[in-house]
Amino acid sequence: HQIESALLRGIRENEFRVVFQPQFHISDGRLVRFEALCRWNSGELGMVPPDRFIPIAEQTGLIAEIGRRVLISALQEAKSWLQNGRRIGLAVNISPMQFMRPDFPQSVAEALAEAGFAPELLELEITEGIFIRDLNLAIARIRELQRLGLSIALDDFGTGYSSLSYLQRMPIDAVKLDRSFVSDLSIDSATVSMVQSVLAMARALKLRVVTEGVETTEQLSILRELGCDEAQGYLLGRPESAEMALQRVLNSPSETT
Ligand code: G
Ligand code: G
Ligand code: MN
Ligand code: NA
Repeated sequence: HQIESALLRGIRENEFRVVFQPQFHISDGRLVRFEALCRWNSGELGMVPPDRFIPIAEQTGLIAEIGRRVLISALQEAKSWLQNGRRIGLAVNISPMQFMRPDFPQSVAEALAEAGFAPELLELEITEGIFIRDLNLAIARIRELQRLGLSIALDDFGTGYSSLSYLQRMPIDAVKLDRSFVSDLSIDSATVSMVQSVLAMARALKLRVVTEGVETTEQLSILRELGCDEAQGYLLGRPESAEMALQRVLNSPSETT
């Protein structure tokens, strides 16, 4: 595999970077957290989007090392937000293989301690992929991580297999409604009632709902009316460098407590 050898070189040469996309409280517009997104400028292949290299990194097992570095460097940046007196959270994508490795909770605990970052401000975004092989093991793993104080969000929600009964068994804290729902969202579309029922389901299970891919003010106002909790998307902020993320943090109001 051409990408596999380029990935090996990428790890050796430290070619992976992290950018940060903001997520906001819909009701008051407050900055809640940033999602860390991996970027790879390969010496061999140039810029390779995550959609192309993450699946291969997952298949080859290289995702464990790449993911570990993403987590560590994202936490290092996020630490500076806290040091500036802002309680801004961090969300990090975790691939199924990475999540289910026996040493994963330990490596998260170490990364948190090393960065001196508040565990309750860390959210791990997982996908349904983790439930497919061994549901009970995945559930135990989620609980083990939650005991560290962090929260778990189910990413790409609505695109997979999650039935209500299935979802009920997952001890997650939040769902991230897939952007395919949001892109179809306009006042007269049938998607409004679909999103409405997804929100009702999430509320019944006491899950926070994050919507991604918000690109228009119309979509945002519909989501606000439907009572969705948090939003992310190009309308509100694109993925940005650590420096720009810190600027955004400094421009956000500081805690008065
Ligand atoms: O950043 P972008 O929107 O291009 O991301 C495309 C996909 O790649 C998204 O589904 C995102 O979750 C995934 N992705 C981005 N960064 C990471 C990462 O560090 N780890 C994992 N596992 N997935 C990532
Ligand atoms: O699946 P995940 O939530 O991790 O995906 C994050 C990806 O979504 C990132 O690659 C990011 O670049 C992309 N993204 C973020 N906001 C928007 C948006 O408003 N529109 C579109 N089309 N993609 C977005
Ligand atoms: Mn994500
Ligand atoms: Na997603």
